[in-house]
Amino acid sequence: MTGPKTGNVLALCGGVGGAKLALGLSLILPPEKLTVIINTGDDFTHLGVRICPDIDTVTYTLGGLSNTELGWGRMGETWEFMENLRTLGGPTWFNLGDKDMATHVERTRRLMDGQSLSQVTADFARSHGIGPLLAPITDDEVATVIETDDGDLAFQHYFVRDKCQPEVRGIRFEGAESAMPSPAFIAALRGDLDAIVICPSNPYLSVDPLLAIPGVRQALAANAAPVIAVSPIVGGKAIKGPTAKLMAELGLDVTQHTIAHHYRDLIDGLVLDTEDAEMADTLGVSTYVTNTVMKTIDDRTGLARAVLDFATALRR
Ligand code: FO1
Repeated sequence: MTGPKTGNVLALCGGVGGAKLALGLSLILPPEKLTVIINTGDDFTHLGVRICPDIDTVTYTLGGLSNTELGWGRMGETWEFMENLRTLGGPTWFNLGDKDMATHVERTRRLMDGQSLSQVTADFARSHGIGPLLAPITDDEVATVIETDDGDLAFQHYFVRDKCQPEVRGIRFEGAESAMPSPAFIAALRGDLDAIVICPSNPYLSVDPLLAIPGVRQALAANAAPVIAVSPIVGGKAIKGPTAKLMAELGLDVTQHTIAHHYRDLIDGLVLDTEDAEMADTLGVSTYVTNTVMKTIDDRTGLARAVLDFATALRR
């Protein structure tokens, strides 16, 4: 493995977009140098099992097991469980594949046995041959609630069942106020870091749950390592998912200015796509312009290298 000469890197991420950059980082860094802290605001209990979509997306992506067509779940999945559930008249709006189901059932068993989500997440990652440390933002329950014209919706009801159709009026993170950051997150911040990378995940849905935990925003901002965010916006559009629709409904312009403002007291640098190069000097923060659309493995490692190069330049 040939990688940049860097120390420890802490990556913060949500699901699909974040997982792609986390994979890029994992391919260019020695495993012991990378810690990936993953959003748990989307987690919920459904059909009696605990489902952690972003943790599983990152685990399956780094383990080479992900279903790249769906963007979630396992490759080569079968759906016997869902077909039988349908026959029995059970709820079928949330699709749980047979392979994926083993993850949720075994995670639930371990959590009920008293293991923490951190322990289960690290152990599942090891079982899939993943070297970097994967950890949740917290071992406490933090639930993203979407405030809409139709009332409050649990995140997966808004996202999957209602297909992001209800207009969003606000977002809150229930339980965040009394949550503790996960041990791996605290350890990484206390250690010697060369870079903190906010992956191109949805700032409002995937990164804010972590930032809502008391002390986290301040601890990140105060860390000696440069904090670099990779913008999830390219040319006024979100690369993936409901980011642009959500921003518009929250009264926010879908621009790099909005992203720079959102992270204003936190980041030392913002990585922008080449499509937005003309904005680079207008954002009030150091910027680095490169391709941020990760279609291939080379795109993922290329962006990871760019982010670490940017961190090195900011450290000087
Ligand atoms: N997303 C869907 O759009 N439809 C589904 O049926 C669905 C099932 C599912 C099962 C397990 C899992 O880990 C993720 C799943 N997702 C599904 C994705 C997930 O709800 C979202 O992509 C994330 O929560 C957003 O980051």
